[in-house]
Amino acid sequence: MRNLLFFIILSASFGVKAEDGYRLWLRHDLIEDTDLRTKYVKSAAFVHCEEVSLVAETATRELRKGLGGLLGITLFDEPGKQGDQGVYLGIRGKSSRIEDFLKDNNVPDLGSEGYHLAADEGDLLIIADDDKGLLYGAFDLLQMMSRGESLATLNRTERPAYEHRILNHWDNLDRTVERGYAGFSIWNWHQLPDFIDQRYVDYARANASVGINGTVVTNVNANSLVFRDDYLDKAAALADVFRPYGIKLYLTARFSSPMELGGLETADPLDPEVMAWWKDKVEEIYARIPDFGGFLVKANSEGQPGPREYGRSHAEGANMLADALEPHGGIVMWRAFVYTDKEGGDRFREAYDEFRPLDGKFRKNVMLQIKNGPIDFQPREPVSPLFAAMPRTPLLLELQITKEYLGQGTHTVGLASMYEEILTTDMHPEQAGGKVHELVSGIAGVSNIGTARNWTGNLFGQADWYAFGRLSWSPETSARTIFRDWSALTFGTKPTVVDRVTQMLTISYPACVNYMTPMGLHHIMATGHHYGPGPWVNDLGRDDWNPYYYHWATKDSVGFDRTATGSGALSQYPPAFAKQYEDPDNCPPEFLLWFHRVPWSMTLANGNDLWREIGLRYQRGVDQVDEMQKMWNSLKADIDPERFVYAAQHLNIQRKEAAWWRDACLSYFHSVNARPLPHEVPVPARSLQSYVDEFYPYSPGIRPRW
Ligand code: BDP
Repeated sequence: MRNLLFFIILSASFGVKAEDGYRLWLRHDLIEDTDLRTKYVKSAAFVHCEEVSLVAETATRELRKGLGGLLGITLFDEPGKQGDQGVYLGIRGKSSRIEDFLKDNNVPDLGSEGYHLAADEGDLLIIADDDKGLLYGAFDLLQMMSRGESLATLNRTERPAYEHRILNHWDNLDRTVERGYAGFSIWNWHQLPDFIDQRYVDYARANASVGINGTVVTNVNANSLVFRDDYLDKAAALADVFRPYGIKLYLTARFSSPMELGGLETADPLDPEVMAWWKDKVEEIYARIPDFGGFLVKANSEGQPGPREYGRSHAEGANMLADALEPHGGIVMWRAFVYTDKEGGDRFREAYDEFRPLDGKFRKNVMLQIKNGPIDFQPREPVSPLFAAMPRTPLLLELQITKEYLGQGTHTVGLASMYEEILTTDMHPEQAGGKVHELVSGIAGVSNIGTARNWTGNLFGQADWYAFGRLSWSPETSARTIFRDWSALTFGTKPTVVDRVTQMLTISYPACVNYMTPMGLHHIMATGHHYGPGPWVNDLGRDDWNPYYYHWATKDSVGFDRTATGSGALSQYPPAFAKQYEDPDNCPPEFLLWFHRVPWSMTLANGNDLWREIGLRYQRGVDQVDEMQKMWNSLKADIDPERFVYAAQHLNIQRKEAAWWRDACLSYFHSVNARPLPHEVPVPARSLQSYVDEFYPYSPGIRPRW
């Protein structure tokens, strides 16, 4: 509070420039280094584009605006008083300047959306095979300049790894956001289509700048109202805003819509009337949105309707929608996050058991969208066995950007590290091409943005949105590169700032895993909202809703046996991959309790027994947050006061909550095993009962109940 007051007074008296985070990584402020600026102006004195299209126009406008800010000049179309060398954007075969260059230089096929950047005879060239490539090239060039990189020998080809790079909003039509921690939904459905918020444009721009080319604007727990005429007009207005930025709009499809909206008696996918209803609906959509992307569907999961109600398979359900979309070029993204209403099994196994037999049974325009882990976006999860089990089905990897299980709106957790681990996991260690990023054909990310002025609420949440985009374009980019680039674009290029922010983000992910769920503990969050610890919870309606089910701690042992002696889930992986997890003595410690039920007294490779190791890891997590705070505080003089104080306050909350997690979890497990805490760990501040009794019904992001 004192800090805040101080900041308000400071900005009032010295006129400090407002840095409220709205501009994200696209700040484009004047480059302070005059030598560098002069160098840039020499090859970027104007912007000339010979391509005429909506998207090419966006590319040109963005470049002019961005370069204008970075270089402090007004950029026109032709050489002029600022210089004779400029930026040329052009499509191969259609631009004389580009053809000039191609006479002596070989540029490989760029495909749709790819681009080549080159420095040539003092000019800068953005070459593409379609206008979308020009747009991505323009943003890349702007970012290179914002980071102060040398352009003298620029000669680089970029092509997206995937055609599908899609943000998923879990936004409801009433503007609440399921698992949203950054305010309300940015989509103001009530005022659409007449009121177009500038935020929609800025949103599209931010996505395009990192390569995202699709967005599902509605929640997977879907509302059929979105298919009513007036809502389709609203959706079309959004699609019109996104189009110039190369972004396609998608909607979630509630499987029972033909009944709810169409008045039919069934939603059976094999019923001719149902098929006809969807066919007509899809035609209505394409009449308004000619480049509509398609549907995302959550069916027969957590109470959502689906084909199973009619004795039909997921493939039959998905194919029916796919047939309606196919003539228009649309796709169905069918989610594999399915677990049955039946109790008794291991939830880890369910998606695989349901979908594996369906491999090869889906239409060509169906993609199976699989969450990174078999359970549910846990802080650290082994990858889903399905990625290696569906060779005849195009797959989408679903990542979560919003941090439902990772500290939600207040904790800083650089998710790029988690994404990197997932994408590079090699599921076929004995052959080539088995990394998760090689097994999928696209990436979807559950968005973390809302009406918060800085979009993501937590300032560092911006880095997660940015990371998702970068990785969806180029999944082999290292987390470190992403952190560095984001930091430079967000806080400027001063090396100490870039280094420390990078370091902070690098330790933030292991920190979170340590203070929440070390050694493979999982799903031990509080009920419903998942905010805070709740490993003791064991009174919910079905077994697998209870945290207790996932660790089953007794006086002697802890963990979930998923080997052949337990649920057998481990056998769902390719044998060469499963091998690393099979033997508790050799299983990587971070996944031990995911696969094994072991005694607290088990001796680990480092000589500690399991209980001691768990205690030390909880403590290490808290210590790592201390380190993060120190690093951030050391940057006080280098960061504008508004963002500095903003992030510092969240780090304070994170520090408190890290200790809360440690104390509550260790108290609970100690109450079960009666083993003394390691002496390095402080005695928990309060009684276990006081942690158990905590009640916070209004924590944000909870699923609304109508
Ligand atoms: C879980 C969330 C729930 C989502 C569900 C999903 O708790 O709100 O609806 O995932 O992905 O993580 O469908």
